[in-house]
Amino acid sequence: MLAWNVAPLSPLDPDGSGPDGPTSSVRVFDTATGRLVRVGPESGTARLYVCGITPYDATHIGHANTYVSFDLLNRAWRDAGLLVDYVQNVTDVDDPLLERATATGQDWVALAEEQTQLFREDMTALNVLPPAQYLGAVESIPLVVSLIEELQQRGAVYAVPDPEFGDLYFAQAADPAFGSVAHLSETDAVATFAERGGDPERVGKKGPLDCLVWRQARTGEPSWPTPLGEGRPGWHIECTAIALDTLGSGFDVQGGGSDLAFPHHEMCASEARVATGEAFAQAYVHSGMVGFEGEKMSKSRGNLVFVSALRRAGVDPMAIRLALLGHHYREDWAWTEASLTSAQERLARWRTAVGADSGADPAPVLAAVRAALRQDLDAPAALAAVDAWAEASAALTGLSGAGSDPAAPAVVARLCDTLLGVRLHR
Ligand code: 5CA
Ligand code: ZN
Repeated sequence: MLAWNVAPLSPLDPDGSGPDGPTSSVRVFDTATGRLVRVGPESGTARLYVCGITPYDATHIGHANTYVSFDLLNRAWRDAGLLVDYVQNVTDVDDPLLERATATGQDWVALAEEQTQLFREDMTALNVLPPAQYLGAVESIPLVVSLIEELQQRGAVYAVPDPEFGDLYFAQAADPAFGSVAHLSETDAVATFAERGGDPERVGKKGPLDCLVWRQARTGEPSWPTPLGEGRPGWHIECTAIALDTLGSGFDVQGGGSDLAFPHHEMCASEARVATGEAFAQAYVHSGMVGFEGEKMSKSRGNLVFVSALRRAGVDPMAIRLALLGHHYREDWAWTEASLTSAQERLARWRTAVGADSGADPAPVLAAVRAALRQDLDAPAALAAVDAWAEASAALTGLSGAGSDPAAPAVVARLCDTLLGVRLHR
């Protein structure tokens, strides 16, 4: 399906480190190894898969935080001289979407299309670079079917012995390395699986953590005729199939919010390992959860703050972006009016500074922002460096311009746009 467009990046001056230089590498925290790891090749193309929305109740601030977090990675890689092959999915058929459509009496296809379009508009407003390939689950059904067939040939898929619906499941027992992403105990894994869309207690399954890969058609549910029977894909196999087809195994990063580490990314990794004999991703990277009014912001709790509602109320999307960047991507935090207000104030200070005739030397701020982003996408440290530059620039005005650089405002405006995605010129 179509992605969205944002203005192309204006590349910054190279930092002189060269493709193999130590400062050109980007490090992030990998959930699977529990360490900061270098991600991306030394040169060439980095491959990134970020799990996309299930299109209903989009785009809330929690979603936005996740996509802005991985946008920093995309930008840091590009700034380090790499190309980035970025793929994202849209879970445009799945239980929660269908349940919402049924509850509101809306056509599920119309709901998905309308919410995906809203997401595109929000991402454009937030200056999030688009994926090179944006793929829906429905259009990817042929890929899902071939991957399930591959897993069947390896004896890793079985039908539950249900007299009515012989749904297909992926057998966790086929993968001795299962658990290597989230490292949960069996008890925690079963409990978390049940909380996040899994069915550990379904009768006829061989193991509680076996996950659905193909759901046979039910009356009133959408389904597609395939060699596996009339039905629709399970959730995890959707991302496994799309990522393997578009990026191949061993791609650099699979990203998403921390609620996707288990079961979603665990299942994707496991299915891919069994199907290909190779690692799915090199690193699994997770952004923190955003809460509101004391709880995680979630569709089921209904405590949502929408990007589109803020935009409609006249909030500058760059202030929303700055409010998100005020938190390290791995932090769990709560959205407040106060965090938005301070982001608006910061945006105004930065705009004043880059609107001036001259400013403080931009070289240190460029180096500091680059270094902060390359070291685990430390946006708060990057914002602090821009704050310091704006303050130093303000202090210079009034001192008859001595020591002030007339080229500095444009350089800093460009670095804010290119590295942080914060557009200062309107
Ligand atoms: N379609 C699947 C992924 S394949 C899905 O999880 N969709 S979603 O719409 O529920 O979530 C989209 C992304 O937003 C996921 O990465 C999820 O981890 C993230 N997300 C959801 N709620 C929050 C929240 N409150 N804070 C931060 N990120 C969130
Ligand atoms: Zn996914």
